[in-house]
Amino acid sequence: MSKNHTKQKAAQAATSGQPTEGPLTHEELQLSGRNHSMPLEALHEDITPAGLHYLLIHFDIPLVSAESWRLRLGGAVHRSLELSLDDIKARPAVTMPVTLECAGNGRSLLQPRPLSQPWVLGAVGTAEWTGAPLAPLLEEAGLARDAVELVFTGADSGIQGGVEEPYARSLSIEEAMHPEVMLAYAMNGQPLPPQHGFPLRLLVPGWYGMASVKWLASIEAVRSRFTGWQQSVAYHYLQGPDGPGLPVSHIRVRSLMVPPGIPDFFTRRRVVDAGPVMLEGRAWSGHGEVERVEVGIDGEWMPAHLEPALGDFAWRRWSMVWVASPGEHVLRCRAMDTSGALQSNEQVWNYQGLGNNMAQRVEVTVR
Ligand SMILES: Nc1nc2c(c(=O)[nH]1)N[C@H]1C(S)=C(S)[C@@H](COP(=O)(O)O)O[C@H]1N2
Ligand SMILES: [Mo]
Repeated sequence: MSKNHTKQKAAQAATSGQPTEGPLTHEELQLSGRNHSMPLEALHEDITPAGLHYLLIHFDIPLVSAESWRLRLGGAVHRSLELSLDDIKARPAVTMPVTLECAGNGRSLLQPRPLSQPWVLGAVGTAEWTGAPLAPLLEEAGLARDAVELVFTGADSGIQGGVEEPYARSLSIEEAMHPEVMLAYAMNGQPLPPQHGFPLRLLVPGWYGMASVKWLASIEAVRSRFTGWQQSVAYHYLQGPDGPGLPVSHIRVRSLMVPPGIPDFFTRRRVVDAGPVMLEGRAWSGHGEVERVEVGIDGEWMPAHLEPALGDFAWRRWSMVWVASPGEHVLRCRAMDTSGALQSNEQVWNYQGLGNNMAQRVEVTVR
């Protein structure tokens, strides 16, 4: 095979969305350098500091000037609105802790691995978000009787699947009217950092992160279902390349633990001293409250102690004391929510590598 052919083949293999069992690609490295995880030791904290919160940016961070920026609310409404940041800040505000997780969290652990942002387990964080609830604004604009959805469009755009589009997602009117859905302009008491959507983002608590459109530029009421790429092609549970599949919406139940002890630099394998070790972590779900967390020590599952949730849409802390004996051990954790959903011990594969909430596994050497 000629050099050119080899190159072409490599380029083909790295097409986004294809499953592979090969080594990590340059494209995945580029994406993982731009979109960072929350370090798992940040699970110690109720509220994730903004700089440690995970980050997912499909295209480039748009540079938006707060002075000239306006939010346009139009389409199938009785009264179109154009609002400045000050207009939105002048409205009644709510502040609430919300756990945000990327639907692709855990993707790189799947075998085969769908080529995309290669998350391990840290695509999650809980911030305290402040903003204006969306429902009163929609009432003010007055939705037309035949409006079926709202399309939320960001100021960023790029090419996916060969199509150039701004990042845009829709919600049904019913979903958009939920009281917790807000237009957020502050994160942990500070203006949104550029990477998290300055000056304004949509926040849809309980849903995977893709719904929470950053750098929000417009809200449009539409009379038929929105078919943009991020809505109708991306974010579907599929078994192969062809759709339609089921759209991804709410966050599946998950728990994570702070890896105990200290890591080896290169492998990040854990080394722990023998004796009592406090295992702790967080658990959350977008399908109802987490009601049980279990820790598996070498395959034997035991209930962990659960603390109250930080809020209706935020994680709960869990802990358990483990008396570590010298040798090699495998630690796992899994949660169950009030819908009865339990994290699986084995992978449940899908083509886009979404919603992989397989129970975490941490290998530990006790000395
Ligand atoms: N405009 C815009 N909004 C966006 C995205 C994006 O690329 N552009 N990424 C989405 C995805 S997939 C996720 S998981 C969350 C990530 O939010 P964060 O970076 O603030 O953690 O933003 C969502 N909103
Ligand atoms: Mo995401």
